[in-house]
This record gives sequence, structure tokens and C-alpha cells, in this order.
Amino acid sequence: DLDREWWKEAVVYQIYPRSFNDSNGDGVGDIRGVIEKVPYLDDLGVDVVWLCPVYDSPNADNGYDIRDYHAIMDEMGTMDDWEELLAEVHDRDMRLIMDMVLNHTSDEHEWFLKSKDADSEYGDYYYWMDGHDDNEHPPNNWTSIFGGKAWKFDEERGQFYLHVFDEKQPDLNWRNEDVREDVYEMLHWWLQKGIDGFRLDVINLISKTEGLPDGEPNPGWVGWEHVINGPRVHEYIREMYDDVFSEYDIMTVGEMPGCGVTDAQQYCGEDGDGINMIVHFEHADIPYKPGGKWDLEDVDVELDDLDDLTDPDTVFNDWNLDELRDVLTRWQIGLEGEGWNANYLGNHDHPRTVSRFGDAGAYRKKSAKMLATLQFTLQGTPFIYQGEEIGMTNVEWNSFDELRDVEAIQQTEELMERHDADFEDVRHVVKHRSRDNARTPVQWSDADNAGFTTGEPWIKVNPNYEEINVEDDRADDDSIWQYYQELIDLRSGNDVLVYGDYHLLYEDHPEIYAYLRTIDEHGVLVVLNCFAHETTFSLPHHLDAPDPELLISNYDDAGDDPEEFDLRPFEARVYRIS
Ligand code: TEU
Ligand code: CA
Repeated sequence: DLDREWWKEAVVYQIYPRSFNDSNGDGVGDIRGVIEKVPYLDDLGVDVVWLCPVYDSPNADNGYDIRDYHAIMDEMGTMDDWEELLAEVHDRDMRLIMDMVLNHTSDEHEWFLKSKDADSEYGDYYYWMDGHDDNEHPPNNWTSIFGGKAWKFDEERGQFYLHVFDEKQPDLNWRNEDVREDVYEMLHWWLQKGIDGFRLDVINLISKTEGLPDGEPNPGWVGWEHVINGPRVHEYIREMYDDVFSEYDIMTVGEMPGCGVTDAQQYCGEDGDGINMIVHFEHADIPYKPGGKWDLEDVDVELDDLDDLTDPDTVFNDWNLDELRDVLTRWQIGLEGEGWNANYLGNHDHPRTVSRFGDAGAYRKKSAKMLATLQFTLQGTPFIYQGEEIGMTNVEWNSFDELRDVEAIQQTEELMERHDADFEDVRHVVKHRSRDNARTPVQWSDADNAGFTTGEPWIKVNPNYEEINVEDDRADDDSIWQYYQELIDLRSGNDVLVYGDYHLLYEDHPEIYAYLRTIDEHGVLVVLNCFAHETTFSLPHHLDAPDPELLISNYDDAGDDPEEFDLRPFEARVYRIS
């Protein structure tokens, strides 16, 4: 009994619509641009489209600051466009899940505007508090994830409000039952339109420690321990499941910074809070120390010395295989039978996958394919982030005004201030840490602006679009794109790859990440060389492979025998061994 579910067998494709495809030449990607590409997604072979926020928003955080949950942002199009997108996706037997932001709204949301009057029925919809010393100082020492204080004083109300993210993203007060009822009603409204689920933005942040006490001082995000996995979080999420999600056949993905495996066991499944799968940060945050990714303590190098290093890039990419393997293994084993993994390597909040975990230079193609092999052969639902299927890379940021992301802008300013430096001095940091890296437009072709827009793009296009683009990749048999298509094909309908148990082999091999996936007598062996140098693999003695078959490899002359073989740079091989 495999406990089959459509969302376990599915492959998800994440669209950050602003950067995906612009249909009307205003430089901003939009819903009609997504509609144009539905056949493309179908050709690639994905099953589920996750659409990042397209709701009405003043765009302080590109739609993660919602002004009206029931309307579409002008730049994105109209509700009719959206209805058409849903129909197009469904026509091709794919599904659509919507990003949903429930921890905070925009400060322009009518709930927030009304809550400025403490006596109105919305007076308690957000975290309003008096400051200290006659409002000279905020209620506590918490900082915002994006930099600066987590509190802003509002003249009209005469109090501070909490914003864990930007000051234009006030946190909703989930302790208030009216907030929860309004939220649930709105979720039903979307589900009744026939969507297939939600990706729930920072959903483990919705409960804060009662009394909102000071956080432990640290160089990064102060107060996180009072915000993450808070005291009533399971109660709220379970209630949302019982009142809303349980009534539909949908997929729910909880985005949860600071969530560990034992937390995840509680959030997931019918015996828990009912969430299907968790986007956690344990592998994504590997190179970052407690001060967070914008703290230079992190990289053990002085800012002044960066320019003198022969390869400053390596300083920022110092993840190591032991850590990555440990994290992924812990989640594979910890959720076995208890929940389900969402397997991603990159998304709109992280640098580009191949720049981060692979080699964006000479081995870009090989390493991108190796990483894709990892992602598609672990247990869990694979999430492709737009552009990953052609191995898009990070980009050089040449000046401060090229930056667009609220976090990149604020954190870069703070970094320059802390080190008394100018942009030129910190550009290496920005190149590896900015979320803008993942937000440059999808490179469709070698036409102007990579075929993304006929107008002026809202964010710079990566100049490497002439070499890296969808059109060329689709025409090339050996491309990353074709490899993704093959992997998707291989995984679909292959129970061992979808449902099989995970067994790690060689837990401390310095170069190779290898594991088995098994169901009953069926076994698949995955062998990945994670580096640019050569190494050798031999099948552990307790295993044998009487009648092996090579299922896929990123080298076209990989042999059929898994007993013992040399692995070339970033070589990946997947064998059926029984
Ligand atoms: O991200 C949550 C989150 O924690 C990230 O902001 C992450 O910590 C950050 O990128 C680290 O640098 C979600 C969305 O994915 C993100 O785009 C939004 O900005 C954020 O929530 C606020 O809604
Ligand atoms: Ca547009």
C-alpha cells in the first residue's frame, strides 16, 4: 500500500510572473504572458504550476504585500485573464496552485487602514503596541528580516505596529478569531474557483510568543525565536485545515523558515496539522552562519581583501557535501511515512541553483544536470524554479541602482554602512546573496531582452542570454532542457522513484553522494559526483546487481555496469539494479 496521492507523483514548476514573460511590452511579466507559455510547460512535462502572487498589491515586495486578496494586480492583468489561465492549465491536464500570503498584508489593505482606528472592528487585526519612554523606543528589540527595526510608529493610531518583513507588510494578529474567519472565508473563495491548492508563505510565522518579549541579541534577525514555530501555530494551521483545506482535493505546501524535521512531522499529514509538504530552509541556508546571509562574519574574509582573491566566488559558495548530504538525509528519513518532502534547490528567494551548488562556468551543463538528477531522484515532489531548466546563472550587479529587491536594497545599504564601504566594495556579496539573481527575466531566446519583453525590462536581463536561452536549449539534443524532460518522464509512473524508500550509501564519501531507492524487490541506485574532479565508485559489498540497466546519465557514454566505475566531473548515473 503506497498511499498514493496525485501531489506526490506531480512535478511542480514555479512561476515568478513579473520575470516570466511580458505580453504587452510594458517590461513587466504578466498573466497573459504565462498563458502564452502554457504549451511550453506542457511540452516540458510538468504537472503543477505554482504561481507567485498576482493579487492587487503596491509591490513593496513584488506582490508578497497584498492589498486586496480578491483582485488581480493591474500590471498582471485582469480576473478574466486569470480565469483564462486556469482554464488553459486545466485543459492540458495540469493543475494550478496559488501563492497565498497570510502572515501579513500590505499596509494599504483596507483591514490595516481601518485598524488605525483602535475602536473600529479592525482595531485588533494587527500587532499594535505602545512603545517605551513615551514612544521614543519600539515595544521590543526585534528586527525585520529585511533589515532595520521590526516596528513602525503610526502617527494616526499613536502606536507601533509589528512588521517582521518590510514596513509595508504589517503582521496580521492571528490571535484574533475575526482575522482567522476572514482569512478562511477568503481561502474558500479562491478554492471555489477551482484551483488545486496553495503554497502558503511563511505560514509557520503566524503565532508569536505571548507578550512579545525581547529576542536574544544576534548580528542578524533579532526576535526570530519568538516568531518561528510559535506557541499556537499548530492550533491555527490545524483549524485552517479543518475549516478549509480538508473540504477539497488539493495540494498544500507550507513555506517554513526555521522548520526542522521534528516540527515538520507535526505540520504534515492528517495526524498532524494537515499540510502536505514543507519548503524548509536547512539546505538553502547551509553556508550562512547565525548572523544570516548578509553578515560577513560568515565568509571569514575581510571586505578589503575580497578583490585580491583570485576567485572571490568560491568564498561565498563554501557549502560542503557532508552538510548537504546530512540535511537531505535527515529529511528523507525523518519524513518517511510521516510526511512528504518538497524538493527544491532554488527559488525566487535564493541565488541561482547552478551558481550556488554547481559550477556556473566550464561545467555549467554537467553540474546543472547532476543537480537536477539529485532533485528528481530523492523521495518527494520536485519543484523546478523558472529558468532552472536551462541552467540560468547569477549575474554581476554593477551598481546599486540595478538592484530591485527590497531585501537586497536594504541589506546592501546596511552592509555598506557597517563597513563604511561603497557599492564597488560589496558587489561580490551582492552577487551571491541578492534575491535579484533569481529574478532576472527568463531567457527565452537570443532576441533583444532575451525575448522576455519588447519594452524596457523592469530588472536587468542577464547578459549571458545569447548563450543561455530556451530556444537554443530546445533545439539541442544534449541540453539541460532535454535532460529535464527526460528526468520528468523517467520519474512519472515510476513507483520506485516516487515512493521508494531512501537508503544512503557511503555516508562520508568526500566527493560522491550515492543512495538507493527501494520498494520490495525493486531497487534504483543513484550516484552523483558533486565536484569537478574525478573519482571512483564501487558498489558496496552487501549489494549486487545481477541484471542492471542504466536509466539516465549526464554523460552519453556511461556504461551499463554499476559494480565499479570512474566518475568524471559532475557525473550523474542512475541504475535500476533489481
Ligand atoms: O519568504 C520568506 C523568507 O523567510 C524569505 O524572506 C527569506 O528568509 C529571505 O529571502 C532570506 O533572505 C517568503 C517569500 O518567498 C519571499 O519572497 C517574501 O519576501 C517573504 O516571504 C515575505 O512575504
Ligand atoms: Ca506586461
